[in-house]
Amino acid sequence: MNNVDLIVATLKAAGIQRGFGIPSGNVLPLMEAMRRGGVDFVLTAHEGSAGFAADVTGRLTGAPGLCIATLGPGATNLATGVGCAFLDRSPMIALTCDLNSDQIGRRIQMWIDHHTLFKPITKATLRLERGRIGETVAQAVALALSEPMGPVHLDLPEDVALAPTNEAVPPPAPRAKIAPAPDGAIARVGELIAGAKRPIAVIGSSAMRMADAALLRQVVERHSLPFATTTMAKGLIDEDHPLALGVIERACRQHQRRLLRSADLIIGLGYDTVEVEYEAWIGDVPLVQVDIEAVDIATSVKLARQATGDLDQSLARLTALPASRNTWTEAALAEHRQQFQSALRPPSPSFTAHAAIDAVRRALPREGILSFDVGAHTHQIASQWSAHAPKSFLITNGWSSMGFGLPGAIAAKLARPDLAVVCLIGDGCFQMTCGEVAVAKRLGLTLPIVVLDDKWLALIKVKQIRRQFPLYGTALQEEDYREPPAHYFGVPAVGVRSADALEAAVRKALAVNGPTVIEAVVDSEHYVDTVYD
Ligand SMILES: Cc1ncc(C[n+]2csc(CCOP(=O)(O)OP(=O)(O)O)c2C)c(N)n1
Ligand SMILES: [Mg+2]
Repeated sequence: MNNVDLIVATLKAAGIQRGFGIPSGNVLPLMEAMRRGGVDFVLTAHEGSAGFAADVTGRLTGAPGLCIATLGPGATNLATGVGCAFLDRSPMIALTCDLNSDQIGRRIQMWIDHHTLFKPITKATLRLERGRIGETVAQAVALALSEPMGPVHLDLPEDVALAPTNEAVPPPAPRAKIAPAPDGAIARVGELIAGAKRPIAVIGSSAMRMADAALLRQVVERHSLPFATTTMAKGLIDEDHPLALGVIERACRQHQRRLLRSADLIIGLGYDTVEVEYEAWIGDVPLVQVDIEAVDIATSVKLARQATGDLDQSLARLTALPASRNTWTEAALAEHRQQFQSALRPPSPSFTAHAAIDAVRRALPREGILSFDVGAHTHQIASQWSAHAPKSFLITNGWSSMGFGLPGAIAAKLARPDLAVVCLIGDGCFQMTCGEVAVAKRLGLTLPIVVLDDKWLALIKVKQIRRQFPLYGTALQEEDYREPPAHYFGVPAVGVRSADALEAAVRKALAVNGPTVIEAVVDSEHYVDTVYD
């Protein structure tokens, strides 16, 4: 056995089944060890996509996602996906294959210092050294999986990769545990909830990583708490729940802000401010924060109490308290939901972006997975979409990088072949990542790739309009759209111009082998009213 075999065996023992990346010569020993050792190497079109795919794999499988790149430009490309796992807190191992040890630090083609590159976007950046390989990889896995989860970078010099070893495959290293929140803090949070007349819970992205997401529903039901969520936390409780209020700080956010500011207590449950700071929306309402870390707030926020510790344990203890009541009525919540949802869909004679999003929702089975991207469509999707299951609504919001949607969908379909997966992205994001269409084709994935063709970087266009800048540098396409090409890289492409045609095209694409590109020619003028209202 040589060191690459040991690395692969250690990663496999941690539950890692595949790694995404792009090779160069010095990645070949690792790739060959993956082939021999039964960890799939998935070739992507761009290393950034490999990072996003690994991030989503980490979210969905419970083992860290693995991504692999060569030195220098491979590493810098990869960094965009690694940053995603850092701010969105997904467990990840990012592996760069480097020059021989005696060349590192010299002025040699492609070489830069990977540790300096990855330091600000990882939990640790470690060099793999002879004699300490198994232990280093096992520690990296444990660190990636310790809360707050995140990426760990490993650098592998080529001579180390090829060197023989007699190290044994190590047992998994223990993960660091978060201590339970103090009893006094939980008791006080319970009192504040019991004393509130109009409390609202807001669930955030730390809750995505709970061992038992059902505790969220139990706690809100126990204390009759209407609940909203951040973008990433959608689906942790089925949004059909009578206490559901929908998402905050996305399209028609003023509608949600008015309700939130009419509360007399906000209870953040796993609310990570990386998605949106409290001060953006909370106004004067007192805050109770239940999370794994101390809250990050501006001085304007009235913090009544925080309970910092293991989130599963905090919610289990809050659920065990006597039930509390408040003055909300189901009818009032239902009316709010209805008004919010209708404000998101301004009537129009044309085929609107909001109608396209509804059509995709109708075509995707309830428990199916949506992977989408970053733009005005993100805001619209987040507010409009109803998510019914945890891990069914895949987006980056902490990192908010364009380019997440398509590699995210590919990784989701690989991790959950049993579920229908749809990719729904803007035309700007498609232009950034369309090479990944070839990857979906090579893998034979059943995957409708719906592109919202609105001819603009619409989110930035809306911001230009709001700030009274002339429209400049934000148009993606000058001439009117005709028909899509017959195919992209051999993947059939169809153009649709109505909600019915889109729904039918998605249903059809979910029933065939292999991906389909569906270009929905939409009018997104309504974003000016619905997004950043
Ligand atoms: C890597 C990266 N570059 C730039 C941005 C800024 N940005 C956010 S949304 C957006 C436009 C996306 O365009 P498109 O995919 O067409 O979506 P739309 O806004 O039209 O819905 C841009 C440029 C970003 N978030 N990430
Ligand atoms: Mg667009």
